Amino acid sequence: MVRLVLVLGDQLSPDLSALAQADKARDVVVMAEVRDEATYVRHHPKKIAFCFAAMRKFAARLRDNGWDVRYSEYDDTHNAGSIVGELLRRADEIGAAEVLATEPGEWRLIEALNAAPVPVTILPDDRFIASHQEFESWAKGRKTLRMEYFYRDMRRKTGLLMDGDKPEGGQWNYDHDNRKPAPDQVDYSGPMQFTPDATVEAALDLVEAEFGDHFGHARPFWFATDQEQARRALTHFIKHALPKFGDYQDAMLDGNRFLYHAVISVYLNAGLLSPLEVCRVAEDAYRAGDAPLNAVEGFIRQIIGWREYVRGIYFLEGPDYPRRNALSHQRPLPALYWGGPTKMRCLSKAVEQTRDEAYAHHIQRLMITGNFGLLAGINPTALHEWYLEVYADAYEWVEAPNTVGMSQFADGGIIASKPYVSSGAYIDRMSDHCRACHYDVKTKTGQGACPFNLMYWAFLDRHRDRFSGNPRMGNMYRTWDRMDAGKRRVILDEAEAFLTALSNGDPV
Ligand code: FAD
Ligand code: DLZ
Ligand code: SF4
Repeated sequence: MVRLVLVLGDQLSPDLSALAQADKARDVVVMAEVRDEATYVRHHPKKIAFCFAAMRKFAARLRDNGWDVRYSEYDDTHNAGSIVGELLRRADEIGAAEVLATEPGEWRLIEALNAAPVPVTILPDDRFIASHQEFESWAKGRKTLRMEYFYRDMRRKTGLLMDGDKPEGGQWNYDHDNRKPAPDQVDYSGPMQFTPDATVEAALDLVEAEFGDHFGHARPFWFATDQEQARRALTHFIKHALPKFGDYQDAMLDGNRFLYHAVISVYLNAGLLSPLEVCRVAEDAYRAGDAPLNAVEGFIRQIIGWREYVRGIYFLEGPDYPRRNALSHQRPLPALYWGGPTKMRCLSKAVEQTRDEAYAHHIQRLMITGNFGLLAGINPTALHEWYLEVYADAYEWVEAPNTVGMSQFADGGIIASKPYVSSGAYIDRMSDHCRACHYDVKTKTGQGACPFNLMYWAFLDRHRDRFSGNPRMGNMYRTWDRMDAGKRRVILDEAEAFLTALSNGDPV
């Protein structure tokens, strides 16, 4: 009996488990651009355009390789509008009674497939290094699930940067050599950019017509949209940026959106690159003497450490994880996240580039938009939806643990051992934003005081019961407690006034 083989928009890998298990001579591949996937959140137009263009190219590649592919374009008249609807329509059309699928990266879609009125066999997504079972057994019985220990297991498992059974160079982690402040000069011109071909142009036209009211613009568009282009983008990064990746991983510059970052998450998460191939070429660069160990170890850790770890947490914790709110934060998302005017230079630059590129690097997401959200007590579900919408690399399995867990502490500390909050001093140290800001980062209270300075202390004060006993936060509470009572009162009052203005929609 013929089976349908479902390939989703983020499953564009030739060795996908559903394809590997299927019979090319008999089974039929189903791919569909559908309203439900394109609108369950209002994705950035660049994300939808990337997804549709890459899906179309992948379908053509499968056909070239002899597969029978039934592909539905978004505006096909018979398009059922949902993945399950399209599976049922194709099952009817072909006379199939069974579906083979690779596990989707969001609970929402897993649940829809499990509830479909046609039997769906869901196979593990083996494009990751750790299976669900491996992560569960690693997590079982541990008091805390810190990434670092999981990462060491992934190093041993993959053999990446190993010297026998010891870590290369004698240490597992070289972060103390990283995290330098922003450099004066950047000798890298950024990620490789691709001129849209006819397939991409068609996807861009469609997205502009259908999703022109979403935040951001489809054009200009330069992402890679197939495996060959993604590999060229990777090679470009390895050659020109990897050597300095570690040093400036946490830096931010007003006039440079990418610094030495790889900008490959969009390709990795859609399946155009595999995590192991990426790590192997990075390791090769180290072994050939082309990139230092601190850079290569830091880069590999992001991929076989953080990326695998957050996926493990998402599936371990279950479907309610994205809605957790351990700190009971309820403030609605302010308009400045959608480009509303703000005098805070760091925020306006992070949001501006998010709108323009559907990309921001990790420290912009964590220490600018994330830090502000946490300090201001913004509802973490609203932030979760924002991050899912605005970034081209966002799928719930990776976005939710980063937002809800790492950035907002809304999981109560499963991922982060302390909240990622900072005053303006950190932003000033790691960037040059403050020089061009309306506010003064050195001013703690009164006219022109940096809002991060005010909100930082107000956050600690508000959550004293939860955090004052945290050994990693003791110093901060001691500093706060040593401050003159009158000064503390002024800070709390000014923070309150700032947050009220923010909620009222006043320009802040
Ligand atoms: P680089 O800095 O060059 O790093 C190389 C690769 O490491 C990335 O491509 C990515 O695959 C991986 N990586 C690095 N950090 C992480 C991390 N914390 N979690 C998972 N993988 C990581 N990443 C996403 O892929 N999708 C998301 O939706 C997403 N949402 C985030 C939301 C918040 C609030 C935060 C703080 C982080 C989020 N991240 C997300 C993680 C990280 O910011 C991006 O992976 C990174 O910025 C992608 O850019 P890059 O390819 O230039 O990464
Ligand atoms: C992100 C996305 C978008 C915008 N559109 C589609 C689509 O039309 N068809 C499809 O198969 N996949 C799409 N995707 C990716 C899915 O949303 C993704 O597979 C799930 O969220 C699971 O990770
Ligand atoms: Fe951001 Fe404060 Fe610096 Fe302005 S002064 S850029 S608000 S940290």
